[in-house]
Amino acid sequence: MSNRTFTMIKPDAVRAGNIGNILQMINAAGFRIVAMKYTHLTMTSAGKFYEIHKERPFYGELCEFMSSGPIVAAILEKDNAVADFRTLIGATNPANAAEGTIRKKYAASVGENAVHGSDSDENAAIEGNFFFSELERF
Ligand code: DAT
Ligand code: MG
Repeated sequence: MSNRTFTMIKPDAVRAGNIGNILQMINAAGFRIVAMKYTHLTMTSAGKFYEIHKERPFYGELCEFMSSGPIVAAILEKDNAVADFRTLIGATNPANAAEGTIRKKYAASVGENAVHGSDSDENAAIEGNFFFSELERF
């Protein structure tokens, strides 16, 4: 069981003014913020971050979208962080997301779905390392 996961508040949710609402839900669900920054991905860095999806038909669209504006990146801590955070964000497609989840509330479509959440302990570590040095973690 992991105790850390990695998240991004994606450009659609930032544009819609939902940073505060989403952070509120993350805090209310019992996650502690270990690291956080307001930043952006370039087309190149988005391509690297999402490299595992490079053979999927939506890869180009995904990288365009993720580099279309600022994001909030964060490392979060809680018992069972990876699985519990996936439960909090809901299904990839907001049409299938459970009531009360972040994507149900704030995502517009499968492509622009408000938040990222790591899918495994291994990827949580890789993704956190992509954005944060040791000195940026508390
Ligand atoms: P998740 O973000 O729920 O882990 P994923 O890892 O399968 O989902 O895909 C990564 C992102 O790619 C997802 O958040 C949004 C985009 N995406 C996934 N499936 C898509 C599709 N069918 N059409 C467009 N974008 C898609
Ligand atoms: Mg994923």
